[in-house]
Amino acid sequence: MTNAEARPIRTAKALSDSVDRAVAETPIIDMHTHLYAPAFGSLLLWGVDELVTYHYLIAEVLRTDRSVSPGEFWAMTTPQRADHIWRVLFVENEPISEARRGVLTTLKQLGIAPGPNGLAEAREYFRDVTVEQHVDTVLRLSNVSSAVMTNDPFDDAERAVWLSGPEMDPRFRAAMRIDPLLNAWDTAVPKLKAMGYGVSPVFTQATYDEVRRFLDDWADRMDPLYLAVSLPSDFAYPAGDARSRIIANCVLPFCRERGLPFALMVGVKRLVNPDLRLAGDSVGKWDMNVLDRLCAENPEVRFLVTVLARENQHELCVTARKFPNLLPFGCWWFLNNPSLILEMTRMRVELLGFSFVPQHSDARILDQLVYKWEHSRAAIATVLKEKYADLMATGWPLTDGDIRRDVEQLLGGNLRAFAG
Ligand code: HDL
Ligand code: ZN
Repeated sequence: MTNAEARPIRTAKALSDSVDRAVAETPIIDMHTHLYAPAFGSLLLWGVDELVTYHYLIAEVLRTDRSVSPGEFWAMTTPQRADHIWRVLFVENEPISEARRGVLTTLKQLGIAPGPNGLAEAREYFRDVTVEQHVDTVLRLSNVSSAVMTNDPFDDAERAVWLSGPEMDPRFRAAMRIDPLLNAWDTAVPKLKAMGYGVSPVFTQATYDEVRRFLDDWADRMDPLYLAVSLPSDFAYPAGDARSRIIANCVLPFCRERGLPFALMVGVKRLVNPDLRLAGDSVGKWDMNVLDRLCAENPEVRFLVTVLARENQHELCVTARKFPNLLPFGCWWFLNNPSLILEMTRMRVELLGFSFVPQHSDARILDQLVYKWEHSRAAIATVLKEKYADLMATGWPLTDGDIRRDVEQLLGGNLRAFAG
């Protein structure tokens, strides 16, 4: 620690500057995204037309201009959808929502002139940009050192890339996602059989063994940071259903023996409006007695958990106080808004100290890393300043080095330690 880092912080301005520097300069491990390394080709979405047709904006445009039906919208090409969204949500109405503001933050950071002509200007900017150049630009601007992907062995296009032995960019890490296995067993059986796993719809030991072999094969291939699943708000365990049987007989032993954390992302109400497709999912409150049981019955398994309902956030913090094998993470999806990031981060610091992962971007389009992390860093810094000021009021000698250590723990260290 240098002399400057060891010197106690004495004023509000010194505190504010120290937090801003640490939060801006600390590289981030973004532990949940839908991005892909460039080796995965068109699976990696990037550029302004993808950015403007993000499903969050589709939900907003369909409610803002009801003269265009979902069917008419889906009949458009991506550029036509982007033109429509830009006109309705940015030109004819104020781009004031978090998803709209995010697009503008990204354009600003890319040096594109803000204003009603922004879409055209951005298309000009991207004309001569390669995906490799843009990956470098976006990771630099967002100061993300590692983006964790969402990798689905059941996805035919993605599986083909993995089987081709892709040259992986070390800045992208895998997370093995098993939603089809746990949420759609009936359709997973024929897919597993087609992949060469001798499973049957009936749960015999042989089926459990083959599911386990599938998990091991794909973990060997992907080298995932964790195993993940998104679960509905009515997720119950044990429930005597296919999901519970596979979790108990395959997933938990697999995680325990391989030392892989199990990431639970719980609270989705799938397709409450199917016409909106990916934008049609909603949120529901989860009975978190289930989490108590999972953590208590599996002390050797490490659980990474994020929950979608605002009403579940306090319970998640209290449950984390009960179980050291539980690490809460992120302000997920409908919670990824400054007002809720502030609320959740304050609650987490007060109940958990710095033993949590404050955020993940959930970015679907590469460019979103820029805005999702600019906006989240600002909210996290705001809370840190408040909490450090409260600490200093006790007379505790706080230094710049302390703050750097804490921020590194929050933005990468906790995950690295938990994921082993
Ligand atoms: O299941 C998930 O990982 C969610 O994040 C969904 O992908 C959701 O559609 C989303 O993109 N949320 O931000
Ligand atoms: Zn996601």
